Amino acid sequence: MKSPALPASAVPLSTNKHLLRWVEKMAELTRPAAIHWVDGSQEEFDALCAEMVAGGTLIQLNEGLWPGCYLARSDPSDVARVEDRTFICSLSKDNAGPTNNWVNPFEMRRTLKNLFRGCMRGRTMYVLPFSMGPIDSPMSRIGVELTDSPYVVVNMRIMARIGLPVFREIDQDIKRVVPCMHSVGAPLGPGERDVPWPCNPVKYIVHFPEAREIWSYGSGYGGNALLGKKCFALRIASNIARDEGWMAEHMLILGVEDPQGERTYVAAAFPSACGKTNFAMMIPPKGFEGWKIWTVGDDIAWIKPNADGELYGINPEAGFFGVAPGTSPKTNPNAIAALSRNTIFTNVALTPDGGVWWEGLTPEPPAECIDWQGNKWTPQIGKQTGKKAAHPNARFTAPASQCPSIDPHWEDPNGVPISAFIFGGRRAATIPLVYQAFNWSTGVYVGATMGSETTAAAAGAVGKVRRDPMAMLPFCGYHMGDYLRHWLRMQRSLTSTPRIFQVNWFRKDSEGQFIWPGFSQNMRVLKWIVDRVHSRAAGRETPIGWMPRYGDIDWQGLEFPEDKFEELQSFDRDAWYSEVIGHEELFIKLHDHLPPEMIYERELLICRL
Ligand code: TSX
Ligand code: MN
Repeated sequence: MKSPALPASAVPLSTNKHLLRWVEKMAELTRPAAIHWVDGSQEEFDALCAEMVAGGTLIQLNEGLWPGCYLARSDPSDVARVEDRTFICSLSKDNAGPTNNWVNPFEMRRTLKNLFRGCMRGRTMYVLPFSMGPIDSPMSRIGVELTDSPYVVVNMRIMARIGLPVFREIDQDIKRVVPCMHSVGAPLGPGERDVPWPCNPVKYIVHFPEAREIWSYGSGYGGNALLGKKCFALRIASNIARDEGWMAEHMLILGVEDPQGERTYVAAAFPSACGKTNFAMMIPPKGFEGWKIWTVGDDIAWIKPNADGELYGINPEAGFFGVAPGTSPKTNPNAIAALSRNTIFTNVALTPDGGVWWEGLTPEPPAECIDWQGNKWTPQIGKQTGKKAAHPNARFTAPASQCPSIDPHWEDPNGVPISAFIFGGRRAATIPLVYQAFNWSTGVYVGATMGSETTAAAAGAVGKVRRDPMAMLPFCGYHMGDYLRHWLRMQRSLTSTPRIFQVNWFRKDSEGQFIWPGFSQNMRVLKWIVDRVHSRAAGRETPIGWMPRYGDIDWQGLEFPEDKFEELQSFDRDAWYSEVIGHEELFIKLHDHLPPEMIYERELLICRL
């Protein structure tokens, strides 16, 4: 007798024996009710969304206002990355370093095997192949995520290149595949009704750096579940990059084009809550007619020296997973355009006309809406209870191709040339608006010691400086001291090192007011940076680096008094003494792996003060 035909998606879409064997083995472990090989088509995306709408996971937005857009509301306990449940399970604890959670990999594998045993019962296991970076790029890398979350599949379709073209790559068996196991950890009993956002209070986000393997359990949210992003493109890729002599960085890439058409690319690292996505999509201000900012990426950069020793970078992602609150036509019109269609919103508010809203989208809140937890919300209720309509970490998942400022070269397989690195932070005092480090190792010191003041959005005391080297503290998949060593060592493979700058949009005056208007006006800082790169701008040598004088900045189109600029750029010897003491804190933690250059640079800085 002939067996009944399998549904199309149940048929393996790859001939790669390793992949087929692994899928079989993992299905045996997790016991899914069905296996779905993801082809990545629009039809498949539509069908998955329709299923999730029927099951209550997604709400389709008003097609006339928000074409192709959906809203998901997560479980209130599953709203952000879980850093204390994130593990780097290298063979030796020393390799993970003091800034990562480490568990013996053999012990962790045992734990995971127990957690994953039968964890997909009653659910579909999706075999989701993805490429980080354009499929035809020599810099791109491939993974396969086995997940029981259709929400993950539809988000990954926006954030990465997925489906058939990736299976074709895997069939050729040239590139190593990073196996990524993901389960929300909520098996369904026979006939059991599903919930809109299944997850498990027990969470594990686990990386095996030597095996290049990722296991994630218990969460369906963002960086915990879309494994191509933080887990692969940063934590695992930072290990690959160290071994192979390139850099996996938590950086945006943007291009500055001048009226003559000369384009200069910079990569910039900022800790969270500094407006990195806004900066990546900036629109030049009045006075900069003919200038253009091009966006290559807003979160992750993979950067590698080419055969001539010049650094080239790609954005390994294909979409933006941006924080919604604070994003508006005023702060980031390009992001608003990008998220106007084909976007998945998570934990924002739903308006009566089937649209979305979040704090900061419009100056006035809607008279009424449904908050991120599904309850009625009015400005009145908000005032009385302190409840927000959108969760502060609410997100949009939007295709990068829809961003009006997306760079024409953003999918260039060889990447774009990187001429400068920018390190930023949120600092009310001490750090000037902009300065240039004297050289590569001084610049690495600047990146290594960068910090940001905690805002109300994060846990802990507000206004305390938290050190976050290169904004990589939660994302470096090995010892932070070795990571700094790798940065220093990169100089040897470069014919000319990119210039390194520090910026601070957030310096405050004695009244507690921001001195710098920021946003589009940051273009003036970028122009000085680009001019320095091309040896066209003057600067003044100070103990911390090269600084622009008032006359070195292009003020066309803005009244900005010289005394305010001097306040922004002021260098306070005593404040810098305390600052250098503050650098100690992290260095002590890293001491046994800290490159000697960092100690020398600190001593030189102290001598110059
Ligand atoms: O994103 C920001 N950028 C970078 C933009 C390209 N933000 C928002 C940060 C929160 C995520 C900023 N906030 C920036 C900035 O440059 N600067 C500031 C501080 C600031 C806030 C409001 C004003 C000025 C500065 N308002 C007025 O001047 C009216
Ligand atoms: Mn990020």
